[in-house]
Amino acid sequence: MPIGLLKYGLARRYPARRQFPPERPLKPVYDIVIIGAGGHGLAAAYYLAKQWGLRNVCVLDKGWIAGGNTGRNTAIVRANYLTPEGVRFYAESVALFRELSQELDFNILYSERGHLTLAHTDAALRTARWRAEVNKHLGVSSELIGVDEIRRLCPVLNLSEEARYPVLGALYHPPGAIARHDAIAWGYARAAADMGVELHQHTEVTGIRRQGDRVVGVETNRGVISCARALQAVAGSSSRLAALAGFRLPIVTVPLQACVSQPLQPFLDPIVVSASLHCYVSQTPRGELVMGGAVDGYPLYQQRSTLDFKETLMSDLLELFPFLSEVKVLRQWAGIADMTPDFSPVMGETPLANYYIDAGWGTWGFKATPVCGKRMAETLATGAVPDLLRPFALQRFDSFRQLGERGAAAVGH
Ligand code: FAD
Ligand code: PYC
Repeated sequence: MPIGLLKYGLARRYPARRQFPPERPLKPVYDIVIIGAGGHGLAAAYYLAKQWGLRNVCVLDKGWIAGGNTGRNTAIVRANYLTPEGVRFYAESVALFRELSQELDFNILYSERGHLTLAHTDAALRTARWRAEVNKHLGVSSELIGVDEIRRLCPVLNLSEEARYPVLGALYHPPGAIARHDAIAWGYARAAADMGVELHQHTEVTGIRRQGDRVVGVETNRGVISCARALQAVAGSSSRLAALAGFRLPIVTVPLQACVSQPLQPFLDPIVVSASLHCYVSQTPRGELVMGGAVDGYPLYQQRSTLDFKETLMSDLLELFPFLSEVKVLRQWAGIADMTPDFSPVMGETPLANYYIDAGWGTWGFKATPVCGKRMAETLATGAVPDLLRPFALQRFDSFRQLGERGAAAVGH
């Protein structure tokens, strides 16, 4: 339990904390400018201050803290990826997530539920077996299970052989979890601000100032800021920022939608994903069903919702849970997902010497927030990319060393 909460509960005089210190004026110079106050940018700022003692740092956001994909995702955390590079990376994130409430003294409502990826075809079973073997080899708990075991874990699931797409088996990943997504951003923001990091909301980066192959500052709607190093962590706006910096990314940008139901009595323990039916669902501690599917089928920079998404998603989900047909959907929303050709992120160096990138997070970047923040902070502080991040270099697209994670990217794409 977070210590602050305990103290607050037990000591009558313990003061309620402000969420964030008051905003300070924007300075003309910082050591490090971080563009984007989503979970990733804020986590990088936190670890820069905490682990590397670098506090002359600002985080700029054109909107507000966690107003991007950090506050729009479906909060699934897992490490059951397909490539060894991916599994190692996400496993470190799961380990950090487990300690994060204590680390930040902020309850992120981390809840380990187990994660079931259903297989309805022989091809899906093969991929599940492959993932299980890679996971086990690297010490991550995952196994291929049959229908009886699925029934034990999730008795409400339609496992009838008469179903339109009968379930043949599943990849079961016991550490699969959900968390309160915006709390993670708030927790990192508060802890970073307490150490002197400046957070500037409503501050849009409109240009990147260069001298040769070095960045010397950023232009914003509030003036120019000089800096020694910069990091872009802007998720769905990555290609736009890269264009301002003068390079291109192999990214296609598409909307990803999700929705949430009215609260129901707890009935669904594990997170259930069906790649073949393009849908997934989990139940929050408040009883709501959080539901989503595949990305929209065309490039677009918009956070709008569509009826088509809801209709398709509901017809797929009702195959798995027919008894939910009368449940009401309360809210629907979208985020902007930057999809890479290999369904893996891009982290590390760019063609500019002191300008770093944290991008390509498509539909999978929430679970990477702690590890990416920690390792990008290390990169910025030392100027050397840690071994864990090297496989995710932007340069891999020039040397044809892609990291194919499509088979583990949650829903069909
Ligand atoms: P963001 O939180 O988007 O932050 C980027 C920030 O940059 C924004 O606040 C934006 O305002 C700011 N910005 C942009 N341009 C500028 C500029 N020019 N100047 C200043 N600021 C700028 N991942 C999972 O692991 N599990 C899931 O279950 C999951 N579900 C998802 C469901 C949906 C519907 C969506 C949309 C995504 C989902 N994801 C999931 C992906 C995940 O949400 C993202 O990969 C992750 O949140 C990215 O975090 P971030 O901090 O990089 O980006
Ligand atoms: O990465 O697990 C995931 C996920 C689920 C839904 C969207 N992304």
